[in-house]
Amino acid sequence: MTSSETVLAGLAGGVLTLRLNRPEKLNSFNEEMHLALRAGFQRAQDDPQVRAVLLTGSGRGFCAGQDLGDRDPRKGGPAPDLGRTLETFYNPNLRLIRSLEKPVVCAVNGVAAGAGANIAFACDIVLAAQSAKFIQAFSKIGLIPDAGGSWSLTRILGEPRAKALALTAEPLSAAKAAEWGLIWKAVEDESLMIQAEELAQSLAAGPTLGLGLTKRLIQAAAVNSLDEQLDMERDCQRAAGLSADYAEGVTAFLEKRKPEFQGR
Ligand code: LHQ
Repeated sequence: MTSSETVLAGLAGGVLTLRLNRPEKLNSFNEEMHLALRAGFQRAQDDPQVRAVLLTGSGRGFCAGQDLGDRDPRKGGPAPDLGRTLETFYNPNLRLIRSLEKPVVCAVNGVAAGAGANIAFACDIVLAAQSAKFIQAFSKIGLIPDAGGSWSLTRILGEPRAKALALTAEPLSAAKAAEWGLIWKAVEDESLMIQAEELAQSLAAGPTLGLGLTKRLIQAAAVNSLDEQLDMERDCQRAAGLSADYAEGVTAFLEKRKPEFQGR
């Protein structure tokens, strides 16, 4: 368990579920929630019992980005340094999600706005409830897409759609997000958590080392040349081939039974 109620953490069957838990504020981020989420992802990195992460939200929203009440300009005083906020709170979590060599499933249970949407897009497999919406809310309050959004939207969608979403802040339905390849699937609201948990459980029972290397490779492909990528595949396949799970996978195949992967 993390020490904060703002992110509920629970480990079962190798899946560490992290549930953003400020439902009355649509799970918008305050400092405590940032730190609790970081503790959760750090635990996922450090604890070999964790073999997949499932990120979701409590209540009717997934995450509405930054808690705007935290920095109420009506209270006066100097303007906040939002660059510092990003460096101190958002960016470490984004880096942890991307560098974690274990699958991160995100179940977007409701509206995902601002940094909340972009944290979802940083996860490895995103399922969203049909009723969920993704909103690049930043331009409504004079900000720029952060939490990796300017990077992920542009890479995934290309400039025309990334710019239109970011400049207009028009809500994007879960179905459209799936059609555009921003997320994996939009599913019936009632079955979201069932499907997300099944997926996370099956990934947690998988060959964790190989899955982690696969994540590393796919993320590196965006910046690598084909030659660099082929070299990296060679090195990663060498490492995967030395794993106990590779031996188990082949043995199970030859013995016509289900493999029992240990995650190493
Ligand atoms: C909220 C919030 C919220 C506080 C709903 N804060 N209370 C920013 C600055 C600093 C550093 C760097 O990074 C960032 C990154 C960002 O994320 S900027 C973008 C911040 N997020 C937004 O601008 C989204 C603001 N929220 C909304 O536009 C709407 O709430 C959405 C479209 C998400 C949902 O609309 P509704 O379904 O109509 O719900 P609601 O607006 O009625 O919200 C429910 C409650 O949640 C309400 O409180 P209340 O006491 O009236 O029931 C809202 O005030 C509260 N809430 N988002 N970000």
